[in-house]
Amino acid sequence: MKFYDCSTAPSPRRARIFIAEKGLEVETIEIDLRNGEQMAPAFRAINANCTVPSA
Ligand SMILES: N[C@@H](CCC(=O)N[C@@H](CS)C(=O)NCC(=O)O)C(=O)O
Repeated sequence: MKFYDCSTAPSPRRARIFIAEKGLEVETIEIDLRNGEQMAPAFRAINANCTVPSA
């Protein structure tokens, strides 16, 4: 599983807390919301809602 995160955003923080509490190791990919990376076709293919967290 890949976890699509943005370290400054509140919604993916919930997922980060869950992952940490469970002691899981998950490949994390940082999405640059500030520069609109969530709107790029590559990320749209992962989540058509263009939001993080995604997996
Ligand atoms: N319902 C979603 C909402 C996620 C959401 O809105 N995430 C924000 C970051 S906190 C986002 O990706 N925004 C993208 C944007 O503003 O274009 C959830 O709670 O997981």
